Amino acid sequence: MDDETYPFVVVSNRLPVDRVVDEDGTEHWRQSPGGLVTALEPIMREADGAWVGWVGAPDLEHEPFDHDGIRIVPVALSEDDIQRYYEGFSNDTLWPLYHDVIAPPSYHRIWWDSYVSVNQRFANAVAAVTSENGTVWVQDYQLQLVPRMLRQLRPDLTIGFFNHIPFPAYGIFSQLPWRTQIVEGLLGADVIGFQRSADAGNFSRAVRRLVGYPAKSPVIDVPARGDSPARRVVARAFPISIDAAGFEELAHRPEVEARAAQIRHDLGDPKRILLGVDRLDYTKGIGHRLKAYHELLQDGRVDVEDVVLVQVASPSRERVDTYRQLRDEVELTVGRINGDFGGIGREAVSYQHHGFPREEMAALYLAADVMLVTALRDGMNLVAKEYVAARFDEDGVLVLSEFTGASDELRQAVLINPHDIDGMKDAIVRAIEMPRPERRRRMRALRKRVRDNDVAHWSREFLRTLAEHSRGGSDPLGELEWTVDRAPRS
Ligand code: GDG
Repeated sequence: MDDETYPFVVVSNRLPVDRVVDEDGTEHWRQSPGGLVTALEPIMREADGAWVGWVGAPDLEHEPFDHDGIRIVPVALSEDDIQRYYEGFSNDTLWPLYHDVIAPPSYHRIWWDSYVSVNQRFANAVAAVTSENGTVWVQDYQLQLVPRMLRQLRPDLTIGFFNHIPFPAYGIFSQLPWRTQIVEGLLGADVIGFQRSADAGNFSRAVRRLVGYPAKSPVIDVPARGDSPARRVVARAFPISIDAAGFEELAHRPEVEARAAQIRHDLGDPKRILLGVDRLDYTKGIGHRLKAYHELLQDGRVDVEDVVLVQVASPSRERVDTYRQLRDEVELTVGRINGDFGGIGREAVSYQHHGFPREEMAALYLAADVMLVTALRDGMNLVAKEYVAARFDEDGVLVLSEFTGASDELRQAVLINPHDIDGMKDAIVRAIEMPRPERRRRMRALRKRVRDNDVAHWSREFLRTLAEHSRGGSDPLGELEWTVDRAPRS
């Protein structure tokens, strides 16, 4: 057990480190790639922070330890927990429900029971390691009950919550048999952050309908109940972003630029490279994108002599049925397109079902003339922002679905409705043919937006709002804010 306590604690389903065991059995930890860790790392280090989360493997009990100046506090999950709380309730109930039921959500009481007990375990772990009057930031939909559970255990704490995925309209959310418990769970936080204003609005409406509290954007008034005093909760948008400077620096490296040129050469020096980069997830609209591209080839508006589509589909949630089916569908379609239109040594779709190092991702972004982000529903979509950050040459065209959070900010992209296949086909052709001055004008505006609103800006805004609305006591955020402002860019 850890007797130490920490004034700033982040809790997420997964820890920001991966456990690596060498051939000789020695264990070490590697920081997992991702904007959240990059954004919070400097704050965590300077504010003496701790991160509570699951290690990523079943039944692994592990003592807390220090990694790169951050206290890591592992929470153990059994195989049953993983199947019910994580793959079940999180990924097969909440994920499809919150993404507008693109796939049908499954409702199982046994999954819900596990969600409650695992959320309680996370809340207990956080309560044990957070200092008196400390600040806790809870991340994402797997832990929506933690804010309330934590407040019951530790009324002294300031609690923030950020939802990385959309929050659906009430007509959809109301399907959830445990909708009231989820809303009450979230209302345990002082500040509830969403990706878009529309998500925050949907949440406020759910509050009005389900528990009847006065909710006038962005403030929700939670009345006194039992021992708990009346509280004011803020629910509003804080659009997440990326480490824009870090991505640009990566893309600028000579070896990355050289790799981009090599990729183009290896693809047969096509006139235009189209690129899709997604976790293999049904929310990403990969099937719609392939359909549009297939039809463009069939119509003769695009020729494989000139154009190639590179589709990176990184493996995801492979133990969940819907994801297995999706993989089969996507691979069948890719096979059809290549069978119909590929030639010896020339593919119409270069399909990659594996993860890539960040350097290779940056090289792909640099090589791609057109980036296709065609999600049917997406909280933000960081790939769109990474593409923009990588294009220091102010070239390249971003085709972006209106159903991503990113489309609220990236208005200079070629915006599409991915359900409108004809519209998407026209947009792809327009992107392929767009003249250089227009590409430059649009990319400049997009880059300014992403640079000015990077992930450090996101965490700073969130933590500042949390500090403003904290309920008295000592305020570690005063110091945190200062820390974030002068955080070095990595
Ligand atoms: C959720 C929400 C929201 C992908 N393949 C590889 C790789 N990636 C990286 C990308 C990007 C990240 O994974 C994916 O982020 P997205 O935002 O696109 O999507 P989700 O995974 O669904 O994330 C989403 C996000 O949370 C943050 O709040 O934007 O809406 O669904 O960074 O680059 N990275 C590497 N190799 C790969 O093969 N290195």
